[in-house]
Amino acid sequence: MSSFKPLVFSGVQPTGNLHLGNYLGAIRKFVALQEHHDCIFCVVDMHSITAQLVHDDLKAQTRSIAAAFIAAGIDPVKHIVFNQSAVPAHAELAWIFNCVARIGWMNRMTQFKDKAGKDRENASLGLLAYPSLMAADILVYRATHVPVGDDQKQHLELARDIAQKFNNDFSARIAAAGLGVEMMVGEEKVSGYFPLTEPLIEGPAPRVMSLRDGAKKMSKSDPSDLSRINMTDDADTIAKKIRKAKTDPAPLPETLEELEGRPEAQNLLGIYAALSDRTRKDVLQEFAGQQFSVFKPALVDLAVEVLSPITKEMQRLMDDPSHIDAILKDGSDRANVLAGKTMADVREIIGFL
Ligand code: AQP
Repeated sequence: MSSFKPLVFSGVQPTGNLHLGNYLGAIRKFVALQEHHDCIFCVVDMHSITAQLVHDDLKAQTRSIAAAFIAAGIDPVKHIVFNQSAVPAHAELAWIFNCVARIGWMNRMTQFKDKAGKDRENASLGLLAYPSLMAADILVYRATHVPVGDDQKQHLELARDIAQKFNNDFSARIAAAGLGVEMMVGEEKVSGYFPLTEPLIEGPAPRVMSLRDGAKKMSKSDPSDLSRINMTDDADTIAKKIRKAKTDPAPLPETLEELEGRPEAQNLLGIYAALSDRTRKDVLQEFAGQQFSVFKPALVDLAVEVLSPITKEMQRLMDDPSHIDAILKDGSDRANVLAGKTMADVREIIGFL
């Protein structure tokens, strides 16, 4: 019996300005993974209408995420870059997964609770079913690995639950159709149609926090622009935001243990480590005993050095929308072929005529 071929999938929503959290939690990891893996990177435009239905210019936002992928270094020829709505199989599989998943599973999702707020009854059904569509995004390619920020961990666990329930509920039909693939679940070797996808979350900055509040995630929807570094910020703006970033009066300590209880200091150190591809421990050794008046300018220089070329290249790509559209079209053509094969199997397994 065959085993799953390693395949990386991940997506980013076109819901506003990309920020440093999206870059360090996701896009920078995509760029590293593409060296040794087959990868599919998706602009998840269907997800973007779950919290807010009407967007000013969804097309431009979609192109800007694709431009960010490419400007950061993703190779759209070797790998696949496309927008979700151009591959209808995502929606088709999501419907099937809506019937596999249980309402209780969705109700437990912290992202739903956060985004729906107090007025849950008024949230869209799409927002509740968001994780089901996310599972379909991944599993329609039977992807084995998903690089994401720490905030998506719970959704990835749900995708595994959905895959496992589908594999169990249809185990006899999967076997009869000869479509089972062997995989290890804990110590046990089992067979199923969908892989139990692994999240790739580790790294020095799996959850980049707001520059104004070390207890809050850096987020596109934070009303304060000072809370985040946008991928479109120029050098002066980056410098201003880091200079104004909240810190405490103590200098940087010698050990990571001594950083406990200092979330803002931890955050800035993690950002520095991630941007320089070093460990937090290594960076701390360099700056131990230094005040933030020394550390912050070093962080500004590093952030500008890493982000400026990406911002410039994004801008250049955005000046030629037809080029981006051609890349996305090529990507969706290839994605449709792969997803089409999965859907033919899934229809057979379920028994649709
Ligand atoms: N602060 C973060 N730190 C690390 N990773 C993060 N990601 C998002 N915020 C951080 C990761 O970026 C990828 C794409 O995220 P998304 O497009 O799904 O958007 P999101 O998570 O909804 O991003 P925001 O900024 O938090 O948007 P709003 O404010 O609309 O909720 C994912 O891999 C995510 O983990």
